[in-house]
Amino acid sequence: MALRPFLGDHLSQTGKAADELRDVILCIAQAGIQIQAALRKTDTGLSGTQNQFGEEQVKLDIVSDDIIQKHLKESGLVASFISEEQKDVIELSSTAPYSVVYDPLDGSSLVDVNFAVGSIFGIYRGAELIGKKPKQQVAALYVLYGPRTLLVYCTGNGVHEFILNDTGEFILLRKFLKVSDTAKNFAPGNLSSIMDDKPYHDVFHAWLKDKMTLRYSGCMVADIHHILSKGQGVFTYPAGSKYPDGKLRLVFECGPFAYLMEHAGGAASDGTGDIMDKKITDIDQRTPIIIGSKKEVERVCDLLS
Ligand code: FDP
Repeated sequence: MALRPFLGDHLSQTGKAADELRDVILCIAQAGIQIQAALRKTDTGLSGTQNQFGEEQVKLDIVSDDIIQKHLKESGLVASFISEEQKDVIELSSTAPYSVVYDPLDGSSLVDVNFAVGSIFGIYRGAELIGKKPKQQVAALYVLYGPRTLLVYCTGNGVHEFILNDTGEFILLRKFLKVSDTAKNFAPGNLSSIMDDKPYHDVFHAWLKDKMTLRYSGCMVADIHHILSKGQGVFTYPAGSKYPDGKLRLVFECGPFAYLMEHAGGAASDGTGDIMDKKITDIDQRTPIIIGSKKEVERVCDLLS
């Protein structure tokens, strides 16, 4: 049996990543390995602090953020970064080649019930982030901490899935993940809003009428991974009365996932336009999102409009 490539080799050969971009991703992968170790042993309780958006931070949010910051700083390749857990853009070096946006621990409220959680990253060239669009990312990746630790990356040449083996290396699991145009699974965020939002109610009933299957965990990384892994599905978090602009963040969540989904053949819309074309105006920018199989994304957008 042929040996499975290591992440570093794959990034150079199949991902065609420049050496410096490969090194940034390898640093992030090392941070992911440390976070999965921290998840096994760190107290899951609240830290007593809030993040920049006033949300309670669990200890693991802070631990994960510290681990990632340390790795980005040590790489010497990061000009600036924005973390979901920090208020401002952190500038490191105006001459370094890349900037990184990340959510250190998405779905952290699910840690204590032992559901899967994940870290999300987008990488841009240069020091400036405000004013850019997600389509200008040069790479996006996530690490999913579940029963197994997986890393999925794209540097513009396909979406590839790696697994952390028992000697602490990410090795290739599947290459060139593809998402089909039609969906059998649905993952509906903010479902309670269908009670006062007729179009979303109609979408939900269309899914039930088509006998589609519900797959929703409450962690966006796990729910999007479900689509990429099964090769079909749709995830929605539309705007509603509780969240007039949507709840999920363009910079750290929707932007990186839109990049990965489009490179796997799927689509990501805010209901009227492509997420990849939305300009970043603010760190805390929210957006509605409909992401997954292309035809299903189109159908949901039509019903919501
Ligand atoms: P969480 O607040 O638990 O970190 O990013 C936010 C997020 O999780 C996503 O991972 C998830 O898809 C969404 O919020 C879930 O929101 P609801 O609790 O409103 O369903």
